[in-house]
Amino acid sequence: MAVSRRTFVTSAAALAAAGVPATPAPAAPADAPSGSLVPVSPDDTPDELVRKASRVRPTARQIAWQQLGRTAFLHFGVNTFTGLEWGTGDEDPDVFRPTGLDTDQWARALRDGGFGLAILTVKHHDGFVLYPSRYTDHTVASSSWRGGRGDVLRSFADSMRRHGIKVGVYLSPADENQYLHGVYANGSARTTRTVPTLVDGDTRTPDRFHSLDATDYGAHMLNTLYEVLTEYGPVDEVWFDGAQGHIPPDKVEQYDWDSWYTLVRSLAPDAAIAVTGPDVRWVGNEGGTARENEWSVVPVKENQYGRTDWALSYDTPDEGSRSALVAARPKTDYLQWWPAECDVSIRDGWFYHPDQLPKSVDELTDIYFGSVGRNSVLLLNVPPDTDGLLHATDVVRLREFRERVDAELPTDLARGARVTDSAGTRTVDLGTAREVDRIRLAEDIRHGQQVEAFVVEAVVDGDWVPVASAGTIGASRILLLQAPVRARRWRLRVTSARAAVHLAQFALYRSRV
Ligand code: FUL
Repeated sequence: MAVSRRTFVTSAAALAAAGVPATPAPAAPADAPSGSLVPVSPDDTPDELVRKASRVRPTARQIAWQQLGRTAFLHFGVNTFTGLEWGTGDEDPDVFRPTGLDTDQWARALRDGGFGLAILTVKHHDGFVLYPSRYTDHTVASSSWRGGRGDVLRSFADSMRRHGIKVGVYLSPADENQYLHGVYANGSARTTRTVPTLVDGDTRTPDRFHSLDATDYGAHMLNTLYEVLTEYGPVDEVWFDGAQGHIPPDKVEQYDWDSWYTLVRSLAPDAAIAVTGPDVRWVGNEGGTARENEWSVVPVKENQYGRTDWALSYDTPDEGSRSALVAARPKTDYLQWWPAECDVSIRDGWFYHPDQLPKSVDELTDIYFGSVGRNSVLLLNVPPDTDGLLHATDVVRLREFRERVDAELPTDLARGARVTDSAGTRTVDLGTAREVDRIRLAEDIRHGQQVEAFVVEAVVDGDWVPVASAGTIGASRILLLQAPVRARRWRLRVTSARAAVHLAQFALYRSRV
């Protein structure tokens, strides 16, 4: 995202002085940043909660992640060949035979679709691993595909990097195959393990061994993570979901989140840990749509072994407003920078099924505006087929989707325009009247997320008239006007903010659709 360097700073006090009907400001100054996690006490007053929320800041890796906009998911594995969505763990690895695998084709399609990062299901719930692991036979090495010498993760990572796309890995904590081998949910004690655990004939000579607490299965995950994060180049997102496998109800595997996170931080310090992780939050649905007002600062509680969890529920309609902060207070340990990721599949299933069709360009565009347009990152799944290719229809759809987004948001008419900032308001003079029907806003999130309500106005027939209004802005807010408005002078008025607002973008567009 191109962001202007201009900074628009206003304080709640300045808003009040300018007669802007801002929500009353917290009593004390709220401009001292406090990092990505601020502890909450049950005695905090509503004003203290708001002040604390205003002081939460993203980490550098979260800022980099939030700038990605569009990211891609690739669900690929034994399910692609068995037709299942959740595998069983006892599949014959030889079902995995993508005879025409071409990860460069994936990368070209994703690059042409405007994606900056792609996440591969290195291991889904069935436990089948897409690279030859030392720690399980349920992998590509047990397939006759490429004589057992195939490595999808290697091809994927190399192709993505060649095409300028960052690499992400999905490792499901659930593992049906390890359950069948008596490792997953075997009731073993959490004891200190050494990672990597060298195996017979191991030729690795690690610089460092990691001592981490884990169950038998937790150690298996650690060794898998170690292979993935040390042998395949830099990784920018590690995606964990929270599912348990399809195992008897009296069995449970308590995931060793703290140890897994520690290892990821040590081996891949730039990687955002999503969705069961501290850096990125699941938006709460699999339809690809964020809340109308999506906050990156949300109340969280710490769950078992350091797992970041929602203080409210994962799908509550309001995750971060002032009233949500108050409602969550009894259950809140921290206010945390935990931005939303919207995952959705281009087809009905996550894995490829020949009888399903990809979403239309209109549907994908709605998803784009409902996610990237609402302070979230889009994670769009495009499943490779049994040949190991993205289906030709999906490839065309991705390109058309990118062309449509480009046509929705073509040249920023405000680029180079005269800009004036005063308390709570940025005014843009385009020099001549222009038609506008799309508006894009962004806060400079290095200063947190502060805007709670704003209105965009334009001078029409000599008067300022409102053309759009909404609540949050955050890293990205896109407004669609029902009909184009023709005006020379435009302004953004912040009507409620938690602390000083630093604006990074106020862009005006006339769509070409
Ligand atoms: C869920 C999984 O159960 C689905 O199979 C899929 O991988 C989705 C992205 O996450 O938790």
